[in-house]
Amino acid sequence: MKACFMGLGYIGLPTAIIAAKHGIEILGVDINPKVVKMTNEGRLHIVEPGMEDLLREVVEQGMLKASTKPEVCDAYFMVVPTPFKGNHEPDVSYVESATRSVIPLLKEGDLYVIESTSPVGTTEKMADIIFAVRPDLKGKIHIAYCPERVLPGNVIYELVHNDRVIGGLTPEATDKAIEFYSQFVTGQLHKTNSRTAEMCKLTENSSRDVQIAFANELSMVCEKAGINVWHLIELANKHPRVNILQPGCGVGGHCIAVDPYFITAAFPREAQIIAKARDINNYKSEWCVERVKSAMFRFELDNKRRPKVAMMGLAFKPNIDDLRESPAKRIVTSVMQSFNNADILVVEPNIKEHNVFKLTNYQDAYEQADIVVFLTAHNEFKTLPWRDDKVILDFCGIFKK
Ligand code: SAJ
Repeated sequence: MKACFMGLGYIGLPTAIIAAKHGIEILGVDINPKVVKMTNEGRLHIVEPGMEDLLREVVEQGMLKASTKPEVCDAYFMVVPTPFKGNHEPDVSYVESATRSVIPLLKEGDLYVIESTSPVGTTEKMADIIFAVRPDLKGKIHIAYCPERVLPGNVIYELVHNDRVIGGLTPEATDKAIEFYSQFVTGQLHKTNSRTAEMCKLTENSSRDVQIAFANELSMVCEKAGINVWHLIELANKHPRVNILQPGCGVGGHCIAVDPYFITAAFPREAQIIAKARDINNYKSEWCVERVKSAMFRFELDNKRRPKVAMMGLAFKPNIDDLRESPAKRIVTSVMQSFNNADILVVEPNIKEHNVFKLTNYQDAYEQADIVVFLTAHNEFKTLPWRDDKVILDFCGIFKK
């Protein structure tokens, strides 16, 4: 069989590569000609350990080809972004345009799957679009939703070993999709309908967002109460049924800080905790900015000179180079805008250079700064010794021990 992956990004490309590695002939489609060119040359345009070797292998074997246009295949996978618009309404226009571009190619017996994180009802909506253009295909193609769950950095393992939830518009469509994924997934493939599968993806990320919001709320309460939140959480987690996550400077990335809005936009009255968790996690970043600013004012009052400030971390989570939707980056930007003459050293050990921030080595910055603000818990920072002669704002638990 031949399968077409619409979208060669952080999820589409790795899935296409792993499927090709398992003997499925793949056409990878992306609107970006640079991505297509690099993929055909066996060069990976994303950062993912071990993935480039696999890409080169499947390209050399002729199992994976990339193109800017889809061609006739037996199965089509929509793996394109679903961002939100200004008012937090989900934007499914990429899914729709990818879908429209494969409609003329569809034939009896084909499989059409959406993997993109999508609001509830999207699979049905796309089916309506397909059948409006091609009424001849009604009851003749198989349509399903199957979200991904992989964690960037561990994709090769998780794509194969994670369980997946698969929801077809009909039981036959579910079976057909399961047949496809079972060629390369060894985790269990759980059957459901499309609406439940769509909601399941949103639920997983919202659940994590709510749990992080709880930790972030505790951190702000503890700050006022004079309690070390890291120690508190460690102790509370000794209870056999309590498992609190870690506070930080906010929630970033393209998934957890986005997906809950797909529920709140559609169910504003019902989804109260989910909406509140988003607010708390967003507020946590503003709270951090305020704490930095007041530490800077206090330093100037006490020392009659301006402080040198080190902002430690730009990535959205530890030990990666990904700055997408990063609260750390937002905090650094906000502090720099508030004090445009301030002496601020920006540190991000996982990237060499940045077009906006001039980066400083983490050890030099730590040495030079009067105020040190830890935003991302990178391993490098954990090697630094505590210094009583500095004002340290530890928002991510570098010194929790
Ligand atoms: N964070 C905290 N405290 C924690 C854990 C995380 O503040 O205790 C913050 C991180 O610093 C980061 C954000 O949350 O800013 C998100 O990081 P993450 O590691 O929790 O998740 P992502 O966005 O890298 O990946 C998530 C995963 N979903 C779940 O764990 C439920 C992944 O499995 C999904 O595939 C991915 O979203 C996705 O694509 O949806």
